[in-house]
Amino acid sequence: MITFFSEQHALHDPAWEMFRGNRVACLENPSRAQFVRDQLVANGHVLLEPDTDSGPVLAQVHSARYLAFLQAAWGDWLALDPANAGMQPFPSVWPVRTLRSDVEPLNFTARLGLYSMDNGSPLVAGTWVAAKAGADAAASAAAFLGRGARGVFCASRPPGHHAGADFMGGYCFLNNAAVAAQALRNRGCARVAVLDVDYHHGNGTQSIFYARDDVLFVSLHGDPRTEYPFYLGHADETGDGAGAGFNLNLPLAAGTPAVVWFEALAQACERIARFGGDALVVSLGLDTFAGDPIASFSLQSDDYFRLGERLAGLGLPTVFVLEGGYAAAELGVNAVRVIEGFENG
Ligand code: OKP
Ligand code: ZN
Repeated sequence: MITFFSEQHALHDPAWEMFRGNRVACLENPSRAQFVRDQLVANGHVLLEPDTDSGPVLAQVHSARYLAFLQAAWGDWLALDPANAGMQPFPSVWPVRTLRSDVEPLNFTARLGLYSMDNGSPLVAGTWVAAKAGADAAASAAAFLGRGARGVFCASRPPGHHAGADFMGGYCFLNNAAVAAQALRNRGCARVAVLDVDYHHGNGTQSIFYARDDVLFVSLHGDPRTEYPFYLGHADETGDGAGAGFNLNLPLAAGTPAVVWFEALAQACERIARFGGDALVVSLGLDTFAGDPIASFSLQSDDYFRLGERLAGLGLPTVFVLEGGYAAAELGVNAVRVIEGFENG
């Protein structure tokens, strides 16, 4: 399958994330995309450099002030003190209930809090360029589908599905799946389905399209009562206003066996078939894998081929966007199984 891939992903290489009050190596690191690239090449898949500027689409799915903050963030951090070059910023205060989020503070680490949902989205010198390359891959994939391809893969990182219209979160900065879906809308698809199969609920994607009936969001994920992102992803979130009925969450308990996961996938596929859209975007998180260090489903590598076959059964032009998956050494094999299952289905 044609894959959009940029080496610029490697510019986002955080030194640490927080775990139990300590700094630990970041699980979302460049080796992930390198394993995916290596397996794609080893199996004869063609890599293309992203060739479409996602700028206009980013302005449709993210707020202007968030994009301005993110693009300028590293420069602003350095402007405070040149010694900041060797340090990762960390948010200081979050505008939770009763606090105002309409007035942007001048203080940098306060602004980082305003534009973050969590303490787990490390921002470094290359974050904007790497994230933008991923968004460009999503826009390029949408353009490529328009030229008649059945499926296209974006092997990008950092991931995107936790990023909302005006915040980063869960390793995500720009919502690549939302960019793909919106770009497909702009290119003449009247209705687009997004299926998120990452272990973690795609709160950012859900929220971006929550009040819209032209983009259906369906997600299979660990139950937010116990799993990240905790504050969204429940079954009673069905959409708002015009979007009522166009959001379907299928939360599953941590430890859910693969056979039950595939039953939920069948339910998700039924909803997408009933929607009858013109294209599909798959938020392809592979942290459902049994060997994943931060998730608790138990899919095996062969299950990913079956996943690809099931998705092909929907018969829709499909953009796959890489999301999570932290058993890095197996990530490439599992990603290739999905796209080869799709090609076989
Ligand atoms: C992103 B994606 C572990 C921190 C975990 C939250 C998980 C983000 C998952 N020390 N941070 O959906 O795969
Ligand atoms: Zn995940």
